[in-house]
Amino acid sequence: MINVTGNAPHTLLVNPTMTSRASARFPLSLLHLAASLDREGNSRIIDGNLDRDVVARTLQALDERDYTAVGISVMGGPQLEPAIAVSRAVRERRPGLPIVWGGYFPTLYTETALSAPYVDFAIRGQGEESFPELVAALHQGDAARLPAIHGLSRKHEEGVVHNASRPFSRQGPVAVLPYEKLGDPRRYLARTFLGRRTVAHQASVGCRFRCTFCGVAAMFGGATALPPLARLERDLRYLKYELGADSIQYVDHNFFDREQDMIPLLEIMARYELPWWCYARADALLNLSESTWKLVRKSRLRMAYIGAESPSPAMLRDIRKGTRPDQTLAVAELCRRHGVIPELSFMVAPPENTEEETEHTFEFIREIKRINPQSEIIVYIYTPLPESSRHEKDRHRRSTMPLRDLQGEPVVFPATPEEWTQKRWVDYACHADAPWVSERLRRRIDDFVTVLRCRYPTVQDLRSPTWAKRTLAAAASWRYGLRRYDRPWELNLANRLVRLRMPQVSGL
Ligand code: B12
Ligand code: SF4
Repeated sequence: MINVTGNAPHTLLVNPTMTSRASARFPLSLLHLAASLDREGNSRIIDGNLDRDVVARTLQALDERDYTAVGISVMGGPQLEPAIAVSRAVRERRPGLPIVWGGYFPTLYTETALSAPYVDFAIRGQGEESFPELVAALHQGDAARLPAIHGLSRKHEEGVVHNASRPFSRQGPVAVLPYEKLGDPRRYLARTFLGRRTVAHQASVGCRFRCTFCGVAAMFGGATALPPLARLERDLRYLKYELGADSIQYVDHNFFDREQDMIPLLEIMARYELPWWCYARADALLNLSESTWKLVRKSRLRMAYIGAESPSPAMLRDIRKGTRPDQTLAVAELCRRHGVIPELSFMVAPPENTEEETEHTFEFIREIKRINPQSEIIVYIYTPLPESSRHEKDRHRRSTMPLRDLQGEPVVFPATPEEWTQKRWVDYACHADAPWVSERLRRRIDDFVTVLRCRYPTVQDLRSPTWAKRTLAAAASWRYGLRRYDRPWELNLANRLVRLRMPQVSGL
């Protein structure tokens, strides 16, 4: 290893394009990494969601100065293809420049990521400490330090070496994130149903639960840390008064933790009165006392995304969700009383009892709509993570039933990043299809979702005019009423004209 960049290390951070420009939110992963890297060096961020030609932008940056390493954030699904393209282009332009992948994809599929010739290192889990340590070692050309870097996986003559994992870090950013590195940060404020200038923010990190299907459990292994009060206050002050945000989408993995710890945080949020959205659990909301709900209302929580997952107690036990179907129904009612919209997500078409479970879920969704018609419903196909991606704390757990495709053959997960870019695997990562789902069932699910979202258009859709939503709702009502979901050709046609928004694809 040679020291390539003079005194202080320079790192290029890239967020490959994964969504439309209008749906782009702060690339929080890279902002957190930049905050750490800039303590001992410098970093530059290229956000492919805004800079649409991410490959050209990255190469241009490499021509402008020397870098110690390029760090690329990679989430499974649509982000892989541009991640591969930008990594290949960097390798070709600067063959000796180390390329580091971090984020959910290399954490869950470390060996797969490192099988690629254009990935030199993978950082598993939180990157704020591991990445600056790696960059410092690379900068000083000190290969002997590599084995001591926790959370790092690297290539070796004998194959991939996984260093010890890094213990969960509770240390959040010590100052306001360096938003100015993105150019004008106001470009990331978006008009949503929450407000005219909604900002994405992460206050707490991790989740204390370990649901088997969830990437968050695989990443954090059941650890969580709430923000210190002063930090929350500092960040809200900046976001509201300096940036001009009027509402917040908290991307915290699971916002509501223990009630007594939430109260002081909610008190601060109640002072700022910024309408907000978050991920939450049914049991946590049901356990809040009336006085805490008062605070929740005062802080202006508008919508809570709750993983209901399934109406089947057996499946909920199987995936270790820790909530029950009656709690899902109860939370729909509770949210109605408090003026909060529950956004309930379901995983249909599990590998066992695929069709029955799906039909059962449709009926359960109807029951929720009866209790609280304002509930928003997200329907995903259940796509469990491969066992190899379990968090090390969960590796001892007994194996689940092997997954089989429609022909009864075992499901073999991709072994290279390229394979993960095939449509069927992108769909798998996006919970849109699975190898055990027949074409007939997939169409049935699509048709149900079409009828449901026409019958009950989402409040998150600001684009479609009210008259169009009303017309679609009226057109869908007989189908919904008579459960005639199949082949809703007239709704599909109308939808193509109106293009209703799909929150499960674009986020808020
Ligand atoms: C915002 C978000 C999005 C946004 C991204 C918008 C943007 N940035 O412009 C949008 C809406 C586009 C999106 C889409 C998807 N998302 Co998303 N998304 C999130 C969310 C809510 C927040 C991500 C975030 O900013 N976190 C805050 C930062 C600080 O944390 P971080 O990203 O994890 O980064 C840390 C580490 O991962 C690591 N790291 C990250 N990058 C790098 C890079 C390097 C070089 C290094 C060293 C380290 C490193 O260090 C960082 C600091 O510790 C997460 C859930 C969550 N709370 O994290 C889900 C999440 C990441 N998404 C997920 C998924 C699956 C998707 C989809 C692929 C599928 C889907 N249906 O949701 C889609 C794709 C949709 C499509 N385009 O078709 C999953 C990933 C799990 C998995 N199994 O892989 C998550 C965890 C949600 C979940 N609970 O299932 N998403
Ligand atoms: S509670 Fe939610 S975020 Fe936490 S592990 Fe379960 S599904 Fe994932």
